Amino acid sequence: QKHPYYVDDRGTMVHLFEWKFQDIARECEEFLGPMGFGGVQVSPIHENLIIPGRPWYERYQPISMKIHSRSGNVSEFQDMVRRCNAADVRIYVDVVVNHMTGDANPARGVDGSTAEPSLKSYPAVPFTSADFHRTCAISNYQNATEVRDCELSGLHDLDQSKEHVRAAIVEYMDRITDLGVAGFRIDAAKHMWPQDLRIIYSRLKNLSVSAGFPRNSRPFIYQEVIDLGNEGVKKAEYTDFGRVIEFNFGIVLGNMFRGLEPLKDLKNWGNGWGLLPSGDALVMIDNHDNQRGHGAGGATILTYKDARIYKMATAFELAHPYGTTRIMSSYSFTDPSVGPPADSDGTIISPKITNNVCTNGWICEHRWHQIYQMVIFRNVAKRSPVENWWDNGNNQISFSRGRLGFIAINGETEDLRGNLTTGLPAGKYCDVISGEVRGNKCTGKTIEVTENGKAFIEIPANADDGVLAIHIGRTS
Ligand code: QV4
Ligand code: CA
Repeated sequence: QKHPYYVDDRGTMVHLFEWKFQDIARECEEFLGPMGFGGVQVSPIHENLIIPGRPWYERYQPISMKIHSRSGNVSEFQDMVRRCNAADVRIYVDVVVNHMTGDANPARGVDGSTAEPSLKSYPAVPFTSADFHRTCAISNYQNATEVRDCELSGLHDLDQSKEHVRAAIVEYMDRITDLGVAGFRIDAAKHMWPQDLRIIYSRLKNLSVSAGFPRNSRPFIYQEVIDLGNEGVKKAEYTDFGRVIEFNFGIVLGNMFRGLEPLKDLKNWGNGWGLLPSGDALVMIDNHDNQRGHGAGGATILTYKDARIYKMATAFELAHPYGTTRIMSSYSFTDPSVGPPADSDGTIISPKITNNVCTNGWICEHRWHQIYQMVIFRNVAKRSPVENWWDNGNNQISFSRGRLGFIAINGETEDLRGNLTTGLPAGKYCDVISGEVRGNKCTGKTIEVTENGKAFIEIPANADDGVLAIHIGRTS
């Protein structure tokens, strides 16, 4: 089902990659709720194989379906979901059910479960070799059967056409639903048959009424199907029963904001770009894979390391109505395998947050002023259309969201300076990129919109931020 069940007009989720449940709960109460975030995607919550050195990717190697990981145990998870829901922030779980662990000896999980992966024996579920496809490696991505029935990186491939496998997956997801979540990211959906997923989703129970969801609400489903247009599996095979993560989105915007294609081409963004229909797409600038060279996108992907253009691309993502938006929230890394900040015993170290700055190794893009202010912008703009498009024929663009918000972006080495049509009612507005309204004062640029809806807009080429954004929620 394609509706995230956010509270009110909230429109964006954040992936708190590798955060602990207790820290997420506090973040919901102290920041995400008050700032209008719609939801949090949490890292996989099932019991995973412990891999020496504790790389982040061990969490994509299930050893059982017990809820226990370095993020916390089941009672911590339950406490987090309750507190986030109470703060009007929904929780979405990354579900890994295409496969179990690859071979490892010994194979021991975070909760102490053991397995014999080379025999495809996972007694803690239980799964036996009868529940898996035969062993073969995925190498030819033109062959959809191979992509779905062989092993991704040596991870033993579950056969979702088997009733026992379907039942185990449904039991696991229902258990999470009962704890009050609003939906699921389906990891490696491309590697599972659409007809099996359709059946599995159809058997899921409704969202929990006691957690506050309307009666008969179906879980939100968004599926990881990386389709850049050149493989055997197509993203459109998965849009009948859920959203699909649109990986072209961050690739095209990465190219654009790196200056490889002019921003003026974004005029018809969403149509004619090979992107999914807006209502089928979940979008992001980067994710936990492609920010470190896993998955698709390579060097075009923008990350926190390219901070200035990353914020510009994210501002465009959040200002434009296309898709359901997700923000990445990272920890600092150079080695792409390294896991989150942790003690010598593997315990994850919590972010320390002072004045919106995270330390202890965490980046917290979602706490960056330019990003969370645009999360609010998106909520204010609701479903209003793109209007009053303007560009200078190259890398300076501006547009309004109906009469509710206006954004200008300068991606040039020349200053942007001119009278632009904002679409907003006459009045004084506070640019939420350069400042905010504190007390009754705008700490950034004040923009005066005249009776004809025009305003003098200035973004010098060397400004800290190449973006200016105003909306009717912030007048001054
Ligand atoms: C290695 C060899 C294999 C060999 C195997 C033998 O590379 O050739 O067959 O040993 O045992 C890790 C290692 C990988 C290792 C594998 C098994 O990186 O080298 O194989 O474990 O031990 C994440 C990481 C992977 C990681 C995996 C499991 O990205 O590197 O593999 O977790 O720990 C495609 C898919 C897409 C996928 C994307 C990364 O279509 O679905 O690649 N994205 C999702 C997640 C991603 C996760 C998985 C899928 C798997 O977003 O984070 O992979 O659950 O595009
Ligand atoms: Ca598969």
